[in-house]
Amino acid sequence: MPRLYAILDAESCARRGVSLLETAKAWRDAGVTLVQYRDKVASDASVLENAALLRRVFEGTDATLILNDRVHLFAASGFDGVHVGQGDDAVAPVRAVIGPDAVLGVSTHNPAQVSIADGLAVSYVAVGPVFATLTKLDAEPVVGLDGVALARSLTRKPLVAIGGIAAVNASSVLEAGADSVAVISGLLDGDVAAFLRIVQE
Ligand code: 3NM
Repeated sequence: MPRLYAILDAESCARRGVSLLETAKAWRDAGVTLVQYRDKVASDASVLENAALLRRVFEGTDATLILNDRVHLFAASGFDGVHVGQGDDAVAPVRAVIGPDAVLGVSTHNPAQVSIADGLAVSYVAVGPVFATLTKLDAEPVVGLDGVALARSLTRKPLVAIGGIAAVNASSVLEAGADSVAVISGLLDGDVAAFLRIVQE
């Protein structure tokens, strides 16, 4: 699993006045190979429109494209997988909809949830927020690096850490046991190529 899991969050782009597609192109050019498109507010039609454009941006690369929620749009999106939260559709029905080969990730926020996710048909387990974040207003309490280490001890599935991760703390998160760091603000506000170099060291 790539060490950098870049989350292209429509709201975060809009807040900064940057274009979703231009951001995607910059990430592609920098060598990002795992991207989640997250849009909590747009209509299904516009999510599908953006999904098609994003597919085109990453065409010819070996990037994996993951759709946040919107499981019902998975087939039409042409993406490689979906990511669901604890509050979204339960995992088993999602797996049934997307099929056995699609990537499926689930968010967890405490050890009990990690243990449950470990027994489910998910491709990876996300844990967070590791650090405080302003991006997700209804975020759960921070789990810290200890929470990442504990999650690591509870699952052998690929572990994705999320929440408040930036170039300055990404290495510590990987050292705590995460396979990958999922990042929104840290990429929009920082240098993507530098971030990639840090996590690939
Ligand atoms: N999920 P940033 S934290 C989308 O804890 C999301 O599951 C979280 O944004 C979780 O990298 C989060 O800007 C926000 O902190 C991540």
